[in-house]
Amino acid sequence: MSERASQEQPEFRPYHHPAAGWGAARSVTEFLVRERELVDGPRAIMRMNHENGGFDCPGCAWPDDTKGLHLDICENGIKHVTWEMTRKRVGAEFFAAHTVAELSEWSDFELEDQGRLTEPLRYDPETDRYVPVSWPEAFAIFGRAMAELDSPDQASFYTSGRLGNEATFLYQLMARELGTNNLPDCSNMCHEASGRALQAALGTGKGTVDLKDWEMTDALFIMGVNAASNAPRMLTSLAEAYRRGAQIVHINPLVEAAATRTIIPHDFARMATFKATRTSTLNVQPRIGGDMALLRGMAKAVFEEAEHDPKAVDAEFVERYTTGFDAYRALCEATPWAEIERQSGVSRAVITAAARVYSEADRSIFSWCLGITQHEHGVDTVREIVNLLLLRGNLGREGAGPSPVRGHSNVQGNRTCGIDHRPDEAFLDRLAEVCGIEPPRAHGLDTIGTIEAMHRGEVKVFVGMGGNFALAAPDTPHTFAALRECELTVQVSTKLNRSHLVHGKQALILPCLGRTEKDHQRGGLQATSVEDSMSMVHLSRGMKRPASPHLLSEPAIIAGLAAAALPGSRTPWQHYVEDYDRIRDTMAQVLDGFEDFNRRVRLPLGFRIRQPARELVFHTPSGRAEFSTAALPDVVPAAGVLALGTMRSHDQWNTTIYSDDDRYRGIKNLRTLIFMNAEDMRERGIGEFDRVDITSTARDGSTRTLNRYQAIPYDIPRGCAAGYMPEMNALCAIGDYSTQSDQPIMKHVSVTVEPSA
Ligand SMILES: Nc1nc2c(c(=O)[nH]1)N[C@H]1C(S)=C(S)[C@@H](COP(=O)(O)OP(=O)(O)OC[C@H]3O[C@@H](n4cnc5c(=O)[nH]c(N)nc54)[C@H](O)[C@@H]3O)O[C@H]1N2
Ligand SMILES: Nc1nc2c(c(=O)[nH]1)N[C@H]1C(S)=C(S)[C@@H](COP(=O)(O)OP(=O)(O)OC[C@H]3O[C@@H](n4cnc5c(=O)[nH]c(N)nc54)[C@H](O)[C@@H]3O)O[C@H]1N2
Ligand SMILES: [Mo]
Repeated sequence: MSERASQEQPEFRPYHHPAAGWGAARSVTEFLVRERELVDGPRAIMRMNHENGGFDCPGCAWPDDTKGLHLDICENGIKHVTWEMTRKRVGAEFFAAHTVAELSEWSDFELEDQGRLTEPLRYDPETDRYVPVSWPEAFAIFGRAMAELDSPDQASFYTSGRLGNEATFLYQLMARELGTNNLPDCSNMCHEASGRALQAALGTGKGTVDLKDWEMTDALFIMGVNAASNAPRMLTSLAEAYRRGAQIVHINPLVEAAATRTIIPHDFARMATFKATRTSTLNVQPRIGGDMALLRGMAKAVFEEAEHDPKAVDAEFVERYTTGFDAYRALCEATPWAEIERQSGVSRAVITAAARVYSEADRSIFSWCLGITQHEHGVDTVREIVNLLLLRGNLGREGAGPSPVRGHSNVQGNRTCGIDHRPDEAFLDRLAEVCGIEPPRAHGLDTIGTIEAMHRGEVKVFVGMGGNFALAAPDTPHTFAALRECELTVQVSTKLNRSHLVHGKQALILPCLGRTEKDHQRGGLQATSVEDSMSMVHLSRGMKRPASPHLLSEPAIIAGLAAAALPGSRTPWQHYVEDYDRIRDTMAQVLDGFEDFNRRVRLPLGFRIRQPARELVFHTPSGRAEFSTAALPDVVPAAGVLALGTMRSHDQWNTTIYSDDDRYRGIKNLRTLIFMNAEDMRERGIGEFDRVDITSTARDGSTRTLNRYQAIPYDIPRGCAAGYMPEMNALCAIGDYSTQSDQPIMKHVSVTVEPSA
């Protein structure tokens, strides 16, 4: 991968303005001008997240405002749709002019900046170029490659979480009818830990709260999320909570922009008067990986308080709905404060202060994202969050409960609709019955499993339904080599990216409609449904003319692939594509909570999928909410070692980089950086902007190095460091995934940093 060399001098000036507000407005305008989108952009944006009729923002999974707010948008959502709606096109002439070897030298920014893909392409090894191919021939290439496999398990079907529910359902149906559960997805890299922990503790893989609960809660605990950049519409909820007097505790090694002040994204009156609202009442900075100890400390403090105030623990709730309480209390009592302080990196006084906020609040919500999940002990940490919630009966009532913040706009819907390499038996039974197929029962491969199987020659066909697998996955050179082992790689995409250049012996690029675009099928204009972070399902309808007349919708591409690879299939693939209502009718029969899908999804705000845990019904082995009692992990880095967390800048969407700036962290023109504690820098003789070499050491002892990064002194605990994904995936060893969730450990990479020679 080549880096985009920024022409301008890097700058670092700590940011003192509120989040969102005019800085965001200016950034959007610059972006619209650059993308030449001043005409259609704003018009389309006004229709985004609109009840009745608009399209769902393809950005993050934060729910839409339920009170009919007509401009529920944010800076990054606007950039994200504009990026899709760009007028730039990358067609056959472009590919005729550039070999793949040549394009491989381009930066990721330059690749995507060529614009929207316009027609299907096939890799021609003779000329090392992508050349046009007809849709039927493209499907036939896939069909032939599948026919040559010894087993369907030699194929793997990746999804990135933007795929709509209907396409998702068809995609997993195709994989299972072919005979494999190899359905890796981006969840394997983000919220697998949350799903597994919530499933084990509460019998549901999802959060239980909705936006109304956010509006009613007394205390919000926001853990390991950079909301101002990655879920900016959360700022609205934080500001509103602050104004009505709720407590807001941010728990993050970095004090991110959302943890100070904001001008809420759509509040133009406040923008005009520069009136910011505070969005925090307490900031707690644990060390990287220290959250579990911190939560344990909070629980310990609650128990201590219960000694003189019996109401500190909700004994009635615990007695009626939970199991494992006594063991958990004993564990908290047995864990010494000294260990809690050392492992969390937070003093007892601060932990007790956070615990006091918690025990004084009648209703509390805990919300979290990747800072909690991408760790070895991600599952245990999420369970510790649930333990703490259960102590005070913060579940199954208004204003209280767990609220994970999902990533991609439909990543939660993907799981609901069957993307799961470990499907449960009941789901497979219904799929078999309704769809008349024999789904395989053995568990399939996830993201890491797929990469390893490619290396062993056991996975030979890879389909990427959206996303940018080559760059998103850990251990970049290892992942590249794995993809190059494949017989066929198929990428269904909107824009050119690295995953098209790192390909199998045969390769296809299949361009699809984006979410903003009109989807015409025989049965008329189609809409697809998506599910947000809070289990609301609603329709999304594209409004723009497609970027090219040769694009197909994702359901149509899947149907084409399926029909080619399953010649005797009795699944009515083309019939489904003609009218997505037909797909929804089948989904209604297979999926829990989707009864009467076609009618309910057309209600003004869509519908909410039933959440049993919310009703205090627990599909766990005990039929109760289960406390856990995991030992605290040792997260304190050895002498000289730093715990490095990889994360996003403000100006990127996962592997898509919009610019080299990170406004809220005060950075301009620099991505090849590492944020460090000033003391840790001094100790190593490193000054601001100095060039450094960063070496990670994997569990198996292997090392990986990134050279000539630049050090930035930052307000981060000692022993901790941070920098940007996807570049830093080169430091993440393929074998370093969590034994609890199989998630790559992207937030705790053990590194040493030294001045470059
Ligand atoms: N604009 C924009 N929006 C996005 C995305 C994007 O790339 N751009 N990506 C989407 C996707 S797919 C996802 S999954 C989400 C990701 O949303 P985030 O989880 O916010 O993603 P990251 O940028 O990885 O930031 C992780 C945060 O966790 C903190 N952190 C790191 N280590 C620890 C730790 O040990 N403990 C705690 N408490 N905090 C820690 C970091 O300081 C940082 O604030 O955002 C989604 N939304
Ligand atoms: N080190 C490190 N690595 C990480 C993470 C981290 O925090 N640290 N985070 C992980 C997480 S949480 C995630 S979710 C993954 C992200 O992994 P992915 O979801 O695989 O990656 P994206 O960058 O979101 O994918 C961008 C590409 O999607 C395609 N695309 C955009 N819109 C559409 C569409 O409507 N349809 C189709 N078919 N394609 C479309 C475009 O071609 C674009 O190039 O990265 C993971 N990798
Ligand atoms: Mo994600």
